[in-house]
Amino acid sequence: MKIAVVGATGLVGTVMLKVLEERNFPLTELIPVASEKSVGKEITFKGKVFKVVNLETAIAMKPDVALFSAGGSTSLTYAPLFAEVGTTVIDNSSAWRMDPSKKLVVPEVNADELTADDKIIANPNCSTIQMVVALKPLHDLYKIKRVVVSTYQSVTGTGVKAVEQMMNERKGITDGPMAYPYQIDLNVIPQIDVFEENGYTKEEMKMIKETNKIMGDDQIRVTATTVRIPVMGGHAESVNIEFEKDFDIAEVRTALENTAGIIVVDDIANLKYPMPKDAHEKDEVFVGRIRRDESQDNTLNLWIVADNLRKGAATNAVQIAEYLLSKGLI
Ligand code: A2P
Ligand code: 11C
Repeated sequence: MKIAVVGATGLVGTVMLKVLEERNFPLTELIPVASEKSVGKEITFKGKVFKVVNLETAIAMKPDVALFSAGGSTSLTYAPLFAEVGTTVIDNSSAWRMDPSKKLVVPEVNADELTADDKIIANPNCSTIQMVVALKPLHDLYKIKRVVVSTYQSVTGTGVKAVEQMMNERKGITDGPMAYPYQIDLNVIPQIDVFEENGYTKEEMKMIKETNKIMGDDQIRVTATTVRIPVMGGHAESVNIEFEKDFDIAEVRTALENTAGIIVVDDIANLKYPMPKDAHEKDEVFVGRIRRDESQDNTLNLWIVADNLRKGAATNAVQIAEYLLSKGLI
């Protein structure tokens, strides 16, 4: 199994390499790919040194799988070129997510949609992934009518520049490069990505549209407010879910506990609940503060936390590759 990692020098690409290594993905050859300026740079993987190549070289090497995290325009241009030589592309950008001919996959939710003909597979947005992992078992039991989500998102979702902005501000450096229009340290910014015509941000619209597509149900109503907070390690979400049927809170907890990929951390007597600092570098989605919304029938409140670079990006992509491999689809 020849695996290319496109964007291998980036924030998500680096985590992809780490996750492939940790999970002992059965690869025989690693092809790290980045822009021309990084060609020749050495990457150590499982104690062996690999040299970064450019996209054209990687296509000529005909990898079995290419994990892409090098931005939307690179994916739009190059994913089809890899697909043409027989490579299965798993793309972390937003380029292909809403294309009706492409699958948008969270393995715990809809991996069974995948076939050997899917040559470009989209990896969803981080904040959507962690939410749908928790929504799916509950939708199966009680049928979701509406979801109201507010997010508390880590600066790592923006990239290295944002981490540097926050750390500079923390050190009192105020004239460094800015990833956000405002100071992020000691602040909260109710804007993630650009605004659309309806007054929602692109991130909010991703959470709405991607949730419907992954869950395979356009009837689920979703509204979102996405917020950047001065935190690293993971995204947190307050999620209010209205069901068609009533639920039993103990059954909700059991269903979440029995779902692959979820760890329930919900012991308020001992002040236990999920937090980004604990989710950091973990592959699971952490769910806590499980409680009935007492203001409305059939409605539940959850607090959901996951490492946005892991389950929200790299881990989910690697899990898609693992699924394809386990089913003989690659
Ligand atoms: P490079 O490091 O050579 O610029 P991040 O999301 O952290 O900004 O990382 C983006 C990743 O995508 C990096 O590995 C970057 O490589 C890579 N990349 C960006 N543009 C291109 C491109 N046009 N061709 C190949 N790789 C690219
Ligand atoms: C953030 N969710 O936290 C974004 C980053 O569509 O994959 C990921 C953007 C995406 O800023």
